[in-house]
Amino acid sequence: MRVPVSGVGLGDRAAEVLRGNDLGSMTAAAPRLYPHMWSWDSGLIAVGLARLSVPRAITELRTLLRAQWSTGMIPHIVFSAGDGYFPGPERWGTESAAAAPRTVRTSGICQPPVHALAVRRILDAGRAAGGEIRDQAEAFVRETFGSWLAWHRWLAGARDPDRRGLVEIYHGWESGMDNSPRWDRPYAAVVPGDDLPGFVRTDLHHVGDVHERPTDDEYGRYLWIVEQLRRVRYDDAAARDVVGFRVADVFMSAILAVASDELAGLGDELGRVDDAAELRELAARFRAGVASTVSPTTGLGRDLDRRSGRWIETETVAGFAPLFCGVDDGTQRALFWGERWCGHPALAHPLPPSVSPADPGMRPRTYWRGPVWPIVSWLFGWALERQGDDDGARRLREASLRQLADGDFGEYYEPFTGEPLGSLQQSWTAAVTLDWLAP
Ligand code: 9WN
Repeated sequence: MRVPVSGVGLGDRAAEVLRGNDLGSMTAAAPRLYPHMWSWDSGLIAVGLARLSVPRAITELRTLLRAQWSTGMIPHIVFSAGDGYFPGPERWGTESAAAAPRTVRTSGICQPPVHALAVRRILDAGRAAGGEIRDQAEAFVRETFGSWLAWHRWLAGARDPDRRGLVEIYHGWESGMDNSPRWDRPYAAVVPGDDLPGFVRTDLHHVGDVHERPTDDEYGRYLWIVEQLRRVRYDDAAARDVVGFRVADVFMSAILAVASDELAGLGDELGRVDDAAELRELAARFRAGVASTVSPTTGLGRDLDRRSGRWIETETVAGFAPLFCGVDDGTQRALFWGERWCGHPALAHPLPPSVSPADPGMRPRTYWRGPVWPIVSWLFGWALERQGDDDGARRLREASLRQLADGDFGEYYEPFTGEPLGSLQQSWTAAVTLDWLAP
């Protein structure tokens, strides 16, 4: 264990990590392991960059938007010139997709829409700075509002065609919580064909222990879905028919609800009355969708496997989607701080692990099957603060800063020992640290 660093030292180190991962107009999600831009990472990275340099935060999101598809979809990876990540642009083959941009290489799926949270942070930081920085931030919001609106409309249209208020995902990668036990059952039905092209993973070279990452069997399924989507050229309508994984993701839906509210607020300021009203309708629709998933037995929100029609009954942090988007009657809040979750006596810090520590299947070192992810703690802190629960937000912030005090910016943390795991210079971890440290 390293000597704890003070708040000032920690902020400097976090800024250093972001500078180290800066590729010019985009920030790599992590050196070596993730040498490209990831969509939801870039949103959270922009939240942190807004504390360092508003213009640089703006550049980050403008780069992301240059990769937006003509349908409105924002792809989950924007490839840099760097290599060493698999699956890279050749494997995705998105140049065959009519809607893909021609000048930038991207993946063909999406990730959670956290971006509006960052746009609001950029505007606030720009206004606080004043002068030319304020003008740049205001111009950025004015010029890009339509693109964010198109992104939300695409999610609400292509991914919730039946208007249930739940976003459907076609790949665990879209949830951002790749190998969460939430996806085990839906993935069990994804059987890679004999014609799945061979593959060599690169991710295993960049972590301390291969058990921190998904298995080869899981990767075969991940790549089979890429293959299915590639074969229909990532066409939205065709994809829905052929893809072997279709799940209504409760947490992504909750993010869409709160982000639509944020965007509506920006629409108000721009005088875009109709757009703001439309976004508030979306927020209400997705909140209602999230509320409709709550399990009468566990009190947690649930994903719905659209192919089998079955609810997914796992005890993961995504089950707190109702708390996150403000449709909780107090039951979830009590559960969140209670001993199956943040109040579990064996935890090193009172923070929500990706899977309940009381679940016998929880795996404390394996990726989304148990570790604590700082960005998840940040998202809950952001949501609680927005709901006026300053005390809850403060508890998450203080515990997170204690977890980060040794100066590594782990991708995820072992919940019982506090050991950082995965990449140790993870950009979004550094970014949310800067936000937590800001006055
Ligand atoms: C696949 C970049 C991304 C995060 C995801 C996280 C991990 C990628 C991977 O890294 O996913 O998208 O190769 O494992 O699960 O949430 O956006 O940090």
